[in-house]
Amino acid sequence: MSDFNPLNLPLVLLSNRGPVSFDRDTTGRTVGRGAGGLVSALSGLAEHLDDAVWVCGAASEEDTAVAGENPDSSIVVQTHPQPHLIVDGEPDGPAIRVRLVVTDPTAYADFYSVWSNPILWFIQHGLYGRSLSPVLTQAEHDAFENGYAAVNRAYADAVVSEVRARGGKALVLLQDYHFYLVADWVREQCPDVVLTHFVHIPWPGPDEWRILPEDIRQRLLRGLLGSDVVGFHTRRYARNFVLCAAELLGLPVDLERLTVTVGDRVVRARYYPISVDPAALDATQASGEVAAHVAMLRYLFLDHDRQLILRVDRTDPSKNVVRGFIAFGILLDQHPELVGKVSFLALLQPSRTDVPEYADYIALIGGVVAEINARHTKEGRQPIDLRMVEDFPLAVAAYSICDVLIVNAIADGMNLVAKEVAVVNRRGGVLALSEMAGAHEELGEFAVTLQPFDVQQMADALYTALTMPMEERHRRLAAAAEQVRTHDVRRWLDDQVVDLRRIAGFV
Ligand code: GDG
Repeated sequence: MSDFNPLNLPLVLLSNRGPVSFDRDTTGRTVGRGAGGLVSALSGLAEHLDDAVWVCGAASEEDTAVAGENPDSSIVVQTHPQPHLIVDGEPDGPAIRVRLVVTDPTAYADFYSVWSNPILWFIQHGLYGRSLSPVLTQAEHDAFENGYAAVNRAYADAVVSEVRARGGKALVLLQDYHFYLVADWVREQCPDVVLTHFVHIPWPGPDEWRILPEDIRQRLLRGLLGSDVVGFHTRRYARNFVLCAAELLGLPVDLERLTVTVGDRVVRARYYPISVDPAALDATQASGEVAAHVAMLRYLFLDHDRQLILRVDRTDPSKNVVRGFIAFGILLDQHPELVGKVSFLALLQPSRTDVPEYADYIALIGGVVAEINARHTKEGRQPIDLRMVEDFPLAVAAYSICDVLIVNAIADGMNLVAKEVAVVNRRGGVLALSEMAGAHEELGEFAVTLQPFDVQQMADALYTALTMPMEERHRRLAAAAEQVRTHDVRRWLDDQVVDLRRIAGFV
């Protein structure tokens, strides 16, 4: 990653989940690396800076124990070759200082399982039916104050203490919808910070935010406006944010330049499409574990010219899994010649099962799959293979050999799965991509577009994808892969740093 100190400033990162997590097994304490492109991109940045700290939540009992054993809950973790805690002495490889924030479990539950997921997530993905939900009672008001705001305050205090320890000047990078109140509080106490807040999920227009009580939506916006830059994946989300500042706070804005004036400060909304790490994906794909999975998947799904549709998602209502299966059922009803010829492999990772809407959604998925499998089983072969698994090598193996990847999200900030398939697929795989996924702005021209509420349209689009001439499939896939490889996660981060340099007057 960037092997220079981007602004000649110390770096303070904040995210809910951090770069490492601790656990315990029969051998004692274990240290695991956080998963995902975001963690590896930000780790890459933090590892190469002399003075960086990553503030994050203590996510497990063992994290809390580690926090309690160290002054200021602050530790140093060497990240390579295997992550391990540095207890005494200096690391002899890339390392990250991590500050673990421990919060009251009840406050955290209100913060995470009442406000972050589902309320903010549901509003930002347009998931509320509105006729009957949400019902916001005093309990939700209290959960905001005692949960979301209280936990945000605890994280903000940790960020402030890290900035002050660095003389009051730092580059502060905040991540995601868990921390909308942090920027403003940090700026109040540390006016010299350069602060950016990146929102990883969609930002809807003002009317969707009117679902929330007026004081709460105003506090969320004002909180974010403590930043110098509020980053999004697409121009549409950035524009919606600026519109919200105008309509919900009455602030002066410039919709062309995407700026909001707050007192004597100008806050910029910017868009930086996040991406994947192609080199890391190539390495995973080359592993023996993936090769073994590929052999098994070929045997199960691709003999005798059969074809495979794939989806890889968390079991999140925003991913629109149920309508995806309904569309597949319609496809088989209307094209019976495909029954027995086309399989649908769904690799779903159970997600946020403590939130009732998510638990209910898993039950709905099971029901629709059983119904379609009962209707279309041929010669003992069921068309849908549903697996509730966390198995990244299996996902990469399936990416590489699928004929079609379906991403039919109702709304999705970006969707990294689509970008991963573009890099990894070796079979002329076609992206069937929702127009509501941020990735559609970059990859839509190489994909078959899905309209996520229209199951007939999705069935027709799946048919188009499955019957597309091979030459055309390979042409589109190569173009999509080129787009992703030249716009990788390093570029996502570097573009932000270059922008911040300009904004902070360093160039
Ligand atoms: C949020 C936004 C935005 C898949 N199976 C396993 C596994 N994965 C990985 C995928 C991919 C990631 O999980 C999922 O990322 P997405 O972007 O598709 O979706 P969200 O989780 O909803 O992410 C999204 C993203 O943030 C980044 O800003 O793009 O719009 O909703 O990388 O490969 N990972 C593990 N085991 C698996 O079985 N560990």
